[in-house]
Amino acid sequence: MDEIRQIEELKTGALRELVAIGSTKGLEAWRVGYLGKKSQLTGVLRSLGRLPLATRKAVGARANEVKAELEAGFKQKEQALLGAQLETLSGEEAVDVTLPGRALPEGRLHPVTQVLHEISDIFASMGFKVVEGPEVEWDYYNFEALNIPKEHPARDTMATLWLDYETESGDRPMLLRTHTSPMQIRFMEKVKPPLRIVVPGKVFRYEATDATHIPMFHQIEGLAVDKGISMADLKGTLYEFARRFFGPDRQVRFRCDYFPFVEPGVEMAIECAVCKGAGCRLCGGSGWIEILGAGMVHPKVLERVEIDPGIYSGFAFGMGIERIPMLRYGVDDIRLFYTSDLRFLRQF
Ligand code: FA5
Repeated sequence: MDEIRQIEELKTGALRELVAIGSTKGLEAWRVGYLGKKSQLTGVLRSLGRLPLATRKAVGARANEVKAELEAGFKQKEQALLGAQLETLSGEEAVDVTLPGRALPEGRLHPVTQVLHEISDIFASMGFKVVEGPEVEWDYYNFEALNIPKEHPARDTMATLWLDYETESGDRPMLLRTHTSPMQIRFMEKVKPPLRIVVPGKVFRYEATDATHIPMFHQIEGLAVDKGISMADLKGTLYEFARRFFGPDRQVRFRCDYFPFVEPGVEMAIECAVCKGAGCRLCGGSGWIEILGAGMVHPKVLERVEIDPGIYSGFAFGMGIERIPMLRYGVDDIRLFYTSDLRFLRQF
């Protein structure tokens, strides 16, 4: 058969040429010539229909085989040329495409941010709306409206960082908020009950540092005001939080405490994670770590924002955030969170 002989000659010629090719450009020209749409081989395959049935099968089969052989030859040559090209490049130009990629350093959220999100989510699932407030605050919101007038001794319990801003009468009314409680006032000025909010954020105090105290830390404030809210709602909410965050086995303790903006006032403590209640350096030997102050919103606070304490009542709490991961993971010094030691931070 003439056709078959033609195909064999084509193959021999093509392979001979392929061996001699020395550049990718030459290789591309070869591909177009022997395997492209207008190549002889494609022509043979296209014209099969014109052949008598008996020869058509044999010619078609052989043409396809040769096509596959030429394609394989092309691939092999392409690899060889690429390899040779890499070898001749040197220094920065050389790109070894077979090297595995370099991993990018992975970032993550700071453990305090993680916990802040987790706590906000727990309260959000109980129906509390998450809101934020300013870190630079007026004396009015941080103290005055919270029933802490000037000269009130409670001001001394939160050593304040005052801002260098003086009014004409010589007052310095601007400060870095010492707690998240000013948002109670800001929120209730605008929104009337029923209301339920939590307020996560930074707070600042002019304080010496030790294993459980730092001058900048985070709090999350909680506030719920409605008809008929009682101390039982406050305890139930905080117990539920402790159960979900620390698990059902961790002991929780409530004791009386005093804050001018609640009546009655309490503090809540959690069994120390380091010594399991036996007493250690972290808990000062008591076996407990105080995590929050709380209480029933003082009638004077409600009156200040024009909510009638004869009709409505509410509870509020202010939780210190850093102490929470300390209690969960048994971290024995609060300062570790802010020394930027990646070996410590990467554990969370
Ligand atoms: C307050 O800040 C009140 N605003 C809490 C409150 C809110 C009471 C609503 C009643 C109603 P206190 O100063 O105790 O309270 O701080 C609350 C929590 O912040 C403490 O329980 C503690 O967990 C944390 N905390 C206080 N000072 C520091 C500090 N220097 N470093 C780290 N955490 C602190």
